[in-house]
This record gives sequence, C-alpha cells and structure tokens, in this order.
Amino acid sequence: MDRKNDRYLKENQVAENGLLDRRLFLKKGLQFGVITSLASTVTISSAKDKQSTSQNKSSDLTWMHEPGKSFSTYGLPSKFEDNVLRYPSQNEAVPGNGVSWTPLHLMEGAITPNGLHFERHHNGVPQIDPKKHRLLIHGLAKKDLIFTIDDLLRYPMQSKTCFIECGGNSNSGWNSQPSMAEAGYFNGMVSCSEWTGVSLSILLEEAGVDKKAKWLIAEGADAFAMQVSIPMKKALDDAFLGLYQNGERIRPENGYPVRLIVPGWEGVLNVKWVHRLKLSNRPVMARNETSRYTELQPSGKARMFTFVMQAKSLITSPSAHMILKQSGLYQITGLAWSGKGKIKKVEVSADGGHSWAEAELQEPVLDRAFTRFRIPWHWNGKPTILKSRATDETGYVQPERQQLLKERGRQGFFHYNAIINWHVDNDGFVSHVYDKDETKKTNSDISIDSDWN
Ligand SMILES: Nc1nc2c(c(=O)[nH]1)N[C@H]1C(S)=C(S)[C@@H](COP(=O)(O)O)O[C@H]1N2
Ligand SMILES: [Mo]
Repeated sequence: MDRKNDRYLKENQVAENGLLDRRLFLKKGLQFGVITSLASTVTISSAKDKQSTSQNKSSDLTWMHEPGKSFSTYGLPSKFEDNVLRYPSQNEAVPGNGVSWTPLHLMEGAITPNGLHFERHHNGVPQIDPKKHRLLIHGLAKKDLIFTIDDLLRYPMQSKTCFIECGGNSNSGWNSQPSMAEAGYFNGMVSCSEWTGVSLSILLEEAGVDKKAKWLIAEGADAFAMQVSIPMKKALDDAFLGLYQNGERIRPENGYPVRLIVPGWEGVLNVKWVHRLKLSNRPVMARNETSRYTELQPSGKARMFTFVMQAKSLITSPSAHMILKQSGLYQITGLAWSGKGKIKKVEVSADGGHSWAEAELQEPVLDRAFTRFRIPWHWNGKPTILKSRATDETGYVQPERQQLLKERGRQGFFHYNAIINWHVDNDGFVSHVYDKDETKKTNSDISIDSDWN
C-alpha cells in the first residue's frame, strides 16, 4: 500500500485497528486506491466456496447469444443461489417439532423474504383450508363472535414491519463452548417482515371487553393446539391478526390463513393458525408458560412471563465460516433489533472491545424491526476480534456475555442477547469465540442443540 493510502486510512480512522468513518462509502465514494481495487481483489468467500475462474470466453456467455426463458407465474431465486437456504433442525422422534433457521449470514438489507422466514413448529405445519377456518372470540366479553377468513379480510387493515424472534434464539450461548455453526444457523430464529392485518383492538371492542378480562388466551389450530396468555393491555395496544406477509398471504409455515402478531414480544406469543381468543381474568398456565419460558435466576427465584425481547445485534458479514482472502478494505455489516422500540446506535469494535466506533444505520430505522448497520474496516491482516453492540431508544445497551451470565446465572435457556465475537485469524478465517476470561466448563453445562421451545 502506498503512502497516500496510508495517510487516507489514518485520516478516516475512527477507532483502533482500522475501523473507518462510517460515511466513507457514502460521502467519499471509492476515492482511493485501496478501495478502487475492492471488486477484483479483496473479497470474502465462504469456506465451502469452490475455486472460481476469473476469466470467461465470450462463447461461455450463452445467455448473450440466445433468447432468454419465458415468463413465470411465480418467481424463484436464481439456481446459482441454491445455497441460500433455511437450515432445519428437528426432533428425530417427532419430525414436526423443531425449527428451521434463517440464513442471516447469506442475506442483506432488513427484510426477510417469505421463503426464508425462520420456522418454529411444535407439531408440524397444518394444511388449513381457509374456507373451513373460523376464529372464535369468547369468554369475558359482552358477546361471542365467530369470524370466517372472508369476514376478517373485510376489516380495515394495518401494516407493520417488525421482527419475530423466538425466545430460544441464540440459546447455544448458554453453553460453555461457543457454537461453531454459521451466524444464521444459531442466531437465525429471528426474521423481519411487513405484516398486514386487522388490529385486535377493533375485534375485541366489537366483542365488548369485560373489565375483569385481564388476559387474552390465544390458541392455534395445529395438532399441538398451542396456547399462550397475553396481557389484555398489550392485546389492545398493538397486537394484530396478520393475514399478509410482505404483500402476499402468509405462508402455511408462518401461520396461514391467520396468525397473531405481537410486536417486540417473544415469538411464542405470535400464535400461528390462530382459531380461538378467550378473554380471561387469569393466564391459562399452558406448557409454554410453566414448564418452559421460566428459568431460575441466581437468587433462586424463577423468571416468568418474560415477554419483551431485549436489544441485540449480530455482525452477519464477516462472520463464522467466512474467509477474508487478503488484508485490505471490508464492509462490516449486520443486523440490530429491539423489542422495546427503535435502535438508537450500533457500535462496532475491531480490536476485541477495546475501542468502538458507531456504524451507519440503514434508513428508515423502524420500531421493533431489523435495522441494518454497516461500517468500513481496513483489515491489516493480523488476528483480531470483531464485535457489535446495540443500544435502543430506551438507552438499554446489549450486554457482554460475562455481564449476562452474571445477571442471569447458568440456568438460562431463553433470552440470550449477549454480544457475539467473531475471531479473524492470520489466514482471514472467521470463527465464533467467547472472551478469553471464560475458562472452565461448569457443571450446569447442558447441550441445547436438541431442544427449542
Ligand atoms: N399454533 C402455533 N403457533 C406458534 C407455534 C406453534 O408451534 N404452534 N410456535 C411458536 C413459536 S415458539 C415461535 S418462535 C413462532 C415462530 O413463528 P414462525 O414459525 O412464523 O417463524 O411461532 C409461535 N406460534
Ligand atoms: Mo419460539
């Protein structure tokens, strides 16, 4: 690298170890030599990538010499993108119980395409005929109401772009050894869509909410008949019945023909295939709020009804299993989200947490939605650790792992939102590590890979 570039890097450095002004790409464009060579030389590859040839003969480019394919009735991704897949991990004894993870590390922007939205089912995907589906509202209400899907489609609609995150997302973090999977395949029980549907408050007011009704019990029409209890206040505030996902009707695996959307709260509350809403003076105390979603704290007291998903962030590139082919300029990018509102800032460290710089947030920054962040980084070719740290509009700061373990102890299973470290080695290979001060295995160490909730 010549001296001019050296000076340029120094002038734009905003934190130690090569983190550069977040607006470098935006304001200054591709001005200096290191950056202009980006396209052809400095690339991130996946460990699985085969060697590709950089030169093509014109005769190889057949698509320039013959007519293209005809129109299609429903578009699919390019066949060259066939590695961008959800990663299923299911219970062998009960194949319908498990998850499929969103490949966050292979994606950009802030919206999850419908075919890649993560899935979490307790007993498979029911194949519901919308003509036969009914939604019942009953209990502590002036009158019982039954809706067909056609009825629901006649109500005024609202749209909200928000994430859904399983309370068990990233829970391998409670293990004493870091997960060796790709970023999305242990953090991708979270996705973000534009959901459109009918506000619950409209329907509940139509039914006439009794003052004694403090809880709304929702039940799904799957063979698990999942039940959850939602405080009436939240139900009347911003919960809604989702009918559309990113402009088209919700996919069967995400709740067709109708599901609950409970913005910012645990995924489990977003009951899919919902067919019954009961107004009650107390929670139903179902499996998912008694034997699960409760965990002992260091005080010996159990947590319960831990609805809100706290702020979290994740660098999606570079991330585990990727390779930085040579030193030079890279874009560090990732996602941040908070169940309490908007993301205020995301800081990135390229020196294991000693110094931090603010990343650029992709506009618009939406309430309880994925927020994409990006920051340029000049890698000097030496081993280091990358971290990202989200702060939301309430001032809540994503904790370091040690801090989370201190607060929550080792009985944790849900709500793991600690900072994630990506180690870059001499050869540019990226892997997941915990901070060095984490030493011995603890007795309570459990393998979490085979249970989801
Ligand atoms: N009826 C029903 N609703 C359900 C579930 C289920 O198994 N059955 N799983 C819940 C859980 S634990 C999560 S995290 C979310 C996942 O939503 P998704 O599959 O659309 O990503 O759905 C929730 N709603
Ligand atoms: Mo979940």
